[in-house]
Amino acid sequence: MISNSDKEKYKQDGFVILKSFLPKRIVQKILIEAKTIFANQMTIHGIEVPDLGDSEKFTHAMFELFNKDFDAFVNTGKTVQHLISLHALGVDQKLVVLLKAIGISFPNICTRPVMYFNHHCLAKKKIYHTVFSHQDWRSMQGSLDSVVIWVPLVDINKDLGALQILPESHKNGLTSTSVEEGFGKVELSIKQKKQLISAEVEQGDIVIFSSFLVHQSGDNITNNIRWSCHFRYNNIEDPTFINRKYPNPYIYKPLEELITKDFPNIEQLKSIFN
Ligand SMILES: O=C(O)CCC(=O)C(=O)O
Repeated sequence: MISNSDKEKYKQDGFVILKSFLPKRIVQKILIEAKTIFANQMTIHGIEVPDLGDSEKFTHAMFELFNKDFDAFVNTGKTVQHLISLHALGVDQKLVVLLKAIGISFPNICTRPVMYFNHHCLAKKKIYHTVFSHQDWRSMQGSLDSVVIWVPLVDINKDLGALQILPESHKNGLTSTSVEEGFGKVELSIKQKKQLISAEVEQGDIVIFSSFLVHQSGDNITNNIRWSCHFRYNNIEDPTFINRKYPNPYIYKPLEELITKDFPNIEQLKSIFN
């Protein structure tokens, strides 16, 4: 599961990369299902759907959808966040046992999982494809031992924008000075920028890190999308979390207006129930 030396590494460095931790089929399923959801929108927009395994052609089809119908792209991006396979991974026993092994005695989900599909051609703002240096604790505000499990859905090297990590920065406490777009920004010194390391990973590997660890997105300079998903956990049994009355800063609520006007009519509903 996790060796004592990896546990020690986690404590000292604030993160550890666990190679081949997950069966590739579990990770691949999430990726294929996400691509299938995008493919459905490509089809109704007259975009030829490439082989889902051809990452460069699929990326190109994603660019086409983004440029042809931004709303459809955004909605589809939201829909992939709700994949059952994605949520199932977040509560997979392997992850739960790992969390306990590194000291999260009673793990609890901090917020919904997120899936990223980063490329500068699939975003209107830089933060939507490349996140500046930040600490997740600032947005999570949970237990002091809260953690993030970062799962690559594809092999991710430096060129594809591997996550950049500042080792041992978790020991400096909360150093975030402002919050932008939900991320607790941390200003890095020139020295710290040089100390960043790229967490290059392959499908099946995971990165587990303290929510206090400073990290940022690497630059994706390829023609491919960087697919990844991220899970956040608190420890119910951290006394400071109990004493602070289990704060949770996330807001999740529906829009009030009807998104599709005059929908549905009774005939459409009949086709469902007859
Ligand atoms: O994956 C990334 O590049 C940034 C995401 C991240 O840092 C986060 O979700 O906290």
